[in-house]
Amino acid sequence: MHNERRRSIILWGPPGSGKSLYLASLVMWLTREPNERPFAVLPASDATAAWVARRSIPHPDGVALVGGVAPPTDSLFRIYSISGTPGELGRRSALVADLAPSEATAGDPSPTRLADASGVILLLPAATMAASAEARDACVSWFTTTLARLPEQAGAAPPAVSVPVAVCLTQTDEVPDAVRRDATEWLESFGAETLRALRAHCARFAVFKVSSTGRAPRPRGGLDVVIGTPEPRGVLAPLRWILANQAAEMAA
Ligand SMILES: Nc1nc2c(ncn2[C@@H]2O[C@H](COP(=O)(O)OP(=O)(O)OP(=O)(O)O)[C@@H](O)[C@H]2O)c(=O)[nH]1
Ligand SMILES: [Mg+2]
Repeated sequence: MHNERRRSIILWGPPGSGKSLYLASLVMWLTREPNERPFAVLPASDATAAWVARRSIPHPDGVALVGGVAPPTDSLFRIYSISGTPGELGRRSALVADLAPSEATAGDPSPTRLADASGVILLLPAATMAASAEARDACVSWFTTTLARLPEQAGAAPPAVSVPVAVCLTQTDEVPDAVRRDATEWLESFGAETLRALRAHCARFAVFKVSSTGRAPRPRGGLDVVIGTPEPRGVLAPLRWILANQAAEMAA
């Protein structure tokens, strides 16, 4: 019965955190990861599909990134789990969750949508935050404000936000030693209040390192170009983690 109730994962982050490119990577550039259950992420409407397709254009050296256009309002993506053998009804894919980008500022989207969510993905742009103290302060303040306003479970002792929160450091391809870094320590390096706010509010959280492109784009004739084929890194891990939490909750 519970399986009938598909739930939404909310994708959220401050301006320029990499929301658009993260969605493009899931839809356009995902490749099969060895030993992991494959997922497919598809736009739920023609308008959303057209928006994703316009985020990148072919370039002689690879793929040019096109930014600056917000997804259509109420745009939605669907996450399918793919299995090697046909399941019930002879299907090889099963719809497991919706993914809804939020363009809302810190504090909103509508509490009902959040209260119903099976998880929240919060993006923070690691390279942008490392390059500018002003950007870092703006992102950290966005982050702590947003965490403080997530809906709390009534009557629960702190940390009272029960929805799983996956914090993703994006643009990690810009940092040479990213693979060796611990994600949580990296987040904390932007300010101790980041971890303090997570621990104070969120009963379930995890920190991830992601790269939507796999390699840092290079400037080519006024465009940002990913040389060759983009190879996203770590973009499914936060979704897998939220879906595992969702499955555990359904089994309980
Ligand atoms: N190197 C690198 N750059 C990235 C990555 N993800 C995003 N960026 C860059 O970061 C900037 C912001 O990315 P967007 O995807 O437009 O971010 P957004 O959150 O949708 O931004 P707004 O819609 O303006 O709020 C762009 O210049 C991207 O090219 C990544 O994984 N690696
Ligand atoms: Mg965007």
